[in-house]
Amino acid sequence: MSDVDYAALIPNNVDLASDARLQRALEAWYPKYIDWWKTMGPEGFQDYEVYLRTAIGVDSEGWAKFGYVKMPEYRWGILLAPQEEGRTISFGEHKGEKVWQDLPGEYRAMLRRLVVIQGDTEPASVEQQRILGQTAPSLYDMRNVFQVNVEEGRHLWAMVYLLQKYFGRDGREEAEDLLMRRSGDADRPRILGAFNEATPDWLSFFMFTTFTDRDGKMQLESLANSGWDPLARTTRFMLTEEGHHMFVGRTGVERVIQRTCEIMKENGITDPTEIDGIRKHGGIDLPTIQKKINFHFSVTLDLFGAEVSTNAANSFNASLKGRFHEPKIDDDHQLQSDTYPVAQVVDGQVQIVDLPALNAINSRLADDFIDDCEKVMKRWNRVFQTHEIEHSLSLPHRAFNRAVGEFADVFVTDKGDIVSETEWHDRENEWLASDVDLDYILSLMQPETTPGKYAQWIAAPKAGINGQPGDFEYVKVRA
Ligand code: BYC
Repeated sequence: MSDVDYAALIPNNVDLASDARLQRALEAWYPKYIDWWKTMGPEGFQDYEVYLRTAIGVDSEGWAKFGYVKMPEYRWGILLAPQEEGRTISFGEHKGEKVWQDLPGEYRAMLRRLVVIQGDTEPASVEQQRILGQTAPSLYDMRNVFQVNVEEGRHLWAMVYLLQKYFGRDGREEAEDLLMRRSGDADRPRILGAFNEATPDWLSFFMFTTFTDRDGKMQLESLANSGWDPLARTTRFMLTEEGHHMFVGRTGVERVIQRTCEIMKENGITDPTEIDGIRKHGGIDLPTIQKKINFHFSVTLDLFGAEVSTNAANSFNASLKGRFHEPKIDDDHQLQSDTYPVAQVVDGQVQIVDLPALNAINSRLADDFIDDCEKVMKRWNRVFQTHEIEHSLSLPHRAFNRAVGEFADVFVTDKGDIVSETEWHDRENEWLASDVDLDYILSLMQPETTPGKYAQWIAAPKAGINGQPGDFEYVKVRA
């Protein structure tokens, strides 16, 4: 069925009412989730009315409604994309077979791991972003971070549904653990590296939603063709919501760049490497923006796992996790004898080597991610053209600043040259923001809560959310 039961405590289109055991399990998890949300979710503003989008259906048209909601009362639901009649598996050993509706027993452990890792990132990002509401540069931006947060909460629900429905007691335990780990906690950290980094300021948030949410898109796209249909359908619907998160990031950075360009023009600054002159006028200088790109891009690349991975080969072979846009790729979708070019360290240099394609699944997904990021860079660089400023921002080399995979043990510059550890550390602040840079960004984080007004370091957006006018009160901060 695809109609959404909206009257239920947990809105859903999975006919929850007909599965009393599952319904009880999810209803028992619900208060624990709310408790987590209230303690680890957005700090402050929990009792305020926020203009939010809520998913109410799964059709491409009219799947969401907008309205004022207090965040703890948000209707987090379980929504799966409609089942495609007769869908067959498009890759791996089981290519051509009918997709599985039940959990395939032999792949239980692999699937549990994929679902838990995916699930863990969702609450992690909410925890990372919890203090941002207090320093929002506008009510528009404040609403956007809350929108992202409630939807990440819903994505957690999506994974918890799979755990509770298909993985029995283990699944219930994993669902509890998802609420116990904490981003950045020394004893109980979140599973993947980037989800333990702090997001203390809005430039970091916009970079995170540009790059790290884009990893989310790539990973969800890879799961969206899974041979296990419940996972495929769940992730497909999650992708519907993901687009807005990346939009928030891309346009957020774009607006920061625009404001910096305006400051340059207003003050006759022509040198794009100028730092103090921009900071004097309260803007974020372009070298610092580049350094933030370098950081978030490299930390996000780590999320793709090792370039050469037997884990990834196994889950592809088992028809559980495919590649980006798998059905559209022009090959046999089994890759038993194919090769793929992978960046490797050879003779002290980064070189491209042809390796068995099955082992290079992570590297290929990272390539697709990099292509997508290049498009974002083009959008950002257009702002310079509009302001007739000769400058461009760029992605650092894929081997730069890596902690996972092939380049974890070498020291690589932003241009891809391997250097000594000492040289790298001596030059680190050429590529990554220094404490002084980060303190400067933090010093700009003063809240602006007047409807229609924006902090001085960021331009207004081109359009309002859901067509709302410029002075719309996205969060009802006035009593
Ligand atoms: N940090 O063969 P390897 C999102 C571990 S984001 C720490 O290299 P594999 C979102 C790995 O677990 C998308 N550990 O990697 C965005 C393994 O350990 P075990 C989230 C790491 O398995 C914004 C070992 O290293 N979804 O949705 O091929 C806001 C060797 O593994 C890391 C997914 O990631 C790391 N960065 O690939 C909100 C999809 N990387 O198990 C949400 C599900 C690797 O041997 N996950 N390790 O002890 C996967 O597909 C894979 O697990 C990974 C890793 C792509 C993450």
